[in-house]
Amino acid sequence: MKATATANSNIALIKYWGKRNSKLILPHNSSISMTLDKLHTTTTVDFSEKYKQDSLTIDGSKVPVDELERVSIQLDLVRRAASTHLKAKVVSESNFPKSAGLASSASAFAALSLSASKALDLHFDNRELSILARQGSGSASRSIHGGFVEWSKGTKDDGSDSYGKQIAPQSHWSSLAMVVNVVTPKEKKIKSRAGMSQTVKNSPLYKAWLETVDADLDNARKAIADKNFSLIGKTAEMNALKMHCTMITTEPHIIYWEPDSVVLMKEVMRLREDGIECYFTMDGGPQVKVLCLEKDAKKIQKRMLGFKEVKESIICHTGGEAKLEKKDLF
Ligand code: 2P0
Repeated sequence: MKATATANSNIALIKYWGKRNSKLILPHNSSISMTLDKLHTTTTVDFSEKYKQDSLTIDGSKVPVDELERVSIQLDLVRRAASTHLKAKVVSESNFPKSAGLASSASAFAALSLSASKALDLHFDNRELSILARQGSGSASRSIHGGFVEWSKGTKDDGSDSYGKQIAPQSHWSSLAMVVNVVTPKEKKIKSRAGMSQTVKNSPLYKAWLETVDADLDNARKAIADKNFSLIGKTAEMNALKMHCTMITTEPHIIYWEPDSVVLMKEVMRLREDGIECYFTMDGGPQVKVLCLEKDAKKIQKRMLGFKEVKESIICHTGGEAKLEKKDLF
């Protein structure tokens, strides 16, 4: 009753921002992401009678009760499906800073869903796994798959049609890269969950977000299918800016950008003026991710590392699906 799984993080090119059902995690809009090959989480889950309560260790530290509760609720879903009340020990390790806007909950809940269901011998297909992961964290529904993934918002109240589907495999666009620049590894103050809930409630721009996102999704699907770099880049950059505009215009304002983030966004615009085509995207944190062609990735990374603000820069490509590991973490 022990299993280990690894899942990659993903970065949305068309963002998920806002829930229509916060218990089941059903979004107001569909989203499209690229699974990354270099940022991942590995999780071992062991269910046993010897455990009196669930426990969770992340990157070597026991986590506080509020974070444990979210994981226990996720384990409850798996326990219910397997008709067991056994408690679990969970140990998780990521190779990147958590809660800093690098989609750590995506890889974490995808890895947890796969390892926990395997530990209890449940044979979920990718659709069922994605639905399970979604209930832990929305973006995790996309990290079950590799390559390019669309999480359909669905229309059903029970969420059975709201899950991630691969729209292009990992090998589809090998000349595409994403340079992930970390300006601060610190955990963010406002979690995405609270940020998006506040935005839905009181941003005057949220309606405009929903009115324009379907056109962005159409363009992104077409751009990925045709490997049209200019179209995916322009669409993703504009979509990220629109999402940030919705949160900046809530009360109190949610501004995830640090001054350093703005410096880097402007540098991306300057790179374009210099003839190096690249585009930025940003999530619920200060990090700036640069979408580019492989041939330019090293040049762009060098320019980014030239800023003292950039603590770390990682060149990523499309990654693979969540998978089981032979070796356990404990
Ligand atoms: C995304 N983000 O599509 C968007 C863009 C951040 C900005 O999904 O409440 O941790 O657990 O469903 O998935 C981050 O939010 O939120 C996120 P919950 P999640 O990647």
